[in-house]
Amino acid sequence: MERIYIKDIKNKIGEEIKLSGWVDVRRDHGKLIFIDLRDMSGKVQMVALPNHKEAHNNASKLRSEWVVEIIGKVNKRPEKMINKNEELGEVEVEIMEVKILSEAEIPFEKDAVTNLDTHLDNLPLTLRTEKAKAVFKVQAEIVKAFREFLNQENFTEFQSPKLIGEDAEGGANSFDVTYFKHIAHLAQSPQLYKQIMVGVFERVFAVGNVYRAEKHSTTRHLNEYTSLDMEMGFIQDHTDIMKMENRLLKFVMGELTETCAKEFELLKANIPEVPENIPAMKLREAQEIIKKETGEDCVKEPDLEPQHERWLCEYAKKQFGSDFIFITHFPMAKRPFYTHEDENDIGYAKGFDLLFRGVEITTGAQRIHKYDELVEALKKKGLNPDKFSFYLQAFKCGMPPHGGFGMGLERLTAKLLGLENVKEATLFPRDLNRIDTLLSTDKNQ
Ligand code: AMO
Repeated sequence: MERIYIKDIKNKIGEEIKLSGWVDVRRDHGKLIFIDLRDMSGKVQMVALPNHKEAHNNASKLRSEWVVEIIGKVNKRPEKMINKNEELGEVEVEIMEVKILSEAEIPFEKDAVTNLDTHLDNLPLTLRTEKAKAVFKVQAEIVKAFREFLNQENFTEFQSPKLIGEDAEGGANSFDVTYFKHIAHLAQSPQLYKQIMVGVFERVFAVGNVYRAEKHSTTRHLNEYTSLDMEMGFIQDHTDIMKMENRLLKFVMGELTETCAKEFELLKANIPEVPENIPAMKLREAQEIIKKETGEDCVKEPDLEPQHERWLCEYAKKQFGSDFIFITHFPMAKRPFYTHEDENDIGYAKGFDLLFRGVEITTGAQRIHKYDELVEALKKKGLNPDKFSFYLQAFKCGMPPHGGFGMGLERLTAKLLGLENVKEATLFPRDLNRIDTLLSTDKNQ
């Protein structure tokens, strides 16, 4: 008999079928043994009756997470046993044969409430909870929609290297790796490569892991995260990038509405409305508003503190009914060397951050596209242009005005789903103290 999926048994009332999956939970009621079976398509209640002696005996051995193959008969449940809250609450499978494919020994029931550390210590089990599955299903759909939108807009996807020779963005936050007789680095972003690729395809995007050796231990920092990057040529300025991101977000949220309604319901989260035009203001305007409304003077600060990001999001919600707000024109001193200065607002960048529900989820900008200006910009940041000669070749070969953005997938997922810690939206988070398991703090080991 061919295996069928649980979701397909609805139309098989009275038929004998074969299902495979995991025991979600076993409940004994007197002589009746109830098994909830789970496969990739759903969950169904099964019952082993004492009259199928061998099956009943085998069913009595089953525990949560054992993997089984079951032959059974699909029955309609008696009226008073129907569970309207479950998709397959009207049917039940009468177990005729049980084949155990694999036993399991789990430290606790997967749905037990755990703190974050216990959750992370036991990911192979805890990722199986309905909640975790919903989070990562939504995340997978975000990536799918990101790709779909950009493909529709004629962007070409490329694979960016993760091993790089020079610290790409000139920051101090890169991990060193031993590379034969050399020291290489883990890429902090695909920035330089996506710019080079604009010279090849005009419009490109990349989805990939990036690495930040930041010693932050916060609810929004990871040391490895997934960056959703795009870069496009022949723009007027950074506002073209903002418009593209605005449309992209509208598309992504539309897709999530279609594909993930169940997951959002389960997580009690709501999909944001993306305005036609996400509100935008310069950093200085934002700081003036913060000062006026809260009395806190951050006007001279070159960047926003986390509490300012939170406050601005609340303000955007109240004032414009938007969960998103663009903040533009950060001081050049605070932006990376490749950022284009605004000719009409000297000292400030043609770039932006996008804030969403209290956190920065994107940075983007127009870039310098002229070779001489780029060499100057490197020097101004105290960087040695010789070390960037590989990248600089692109600008000798002719580059159009261009720009792009990078969006943190985990931050977006966490904020979308109302998760407190970005690590809950990261499959296998790496932080200061953990790569899968806790790192030893014993220096002698
Ligand atoms: P930036 O460094 O601002 O810009 O990063 C872009 C976005 O990536 C996410 N992010 C992080 N997420 C989790 N943990 C971290 N430690 C972390 N650091 C950053 C945030 C952030 O907005 N090359 C530029 C992008 C560009 O201009 O195209 C860059 O990487 O969501």
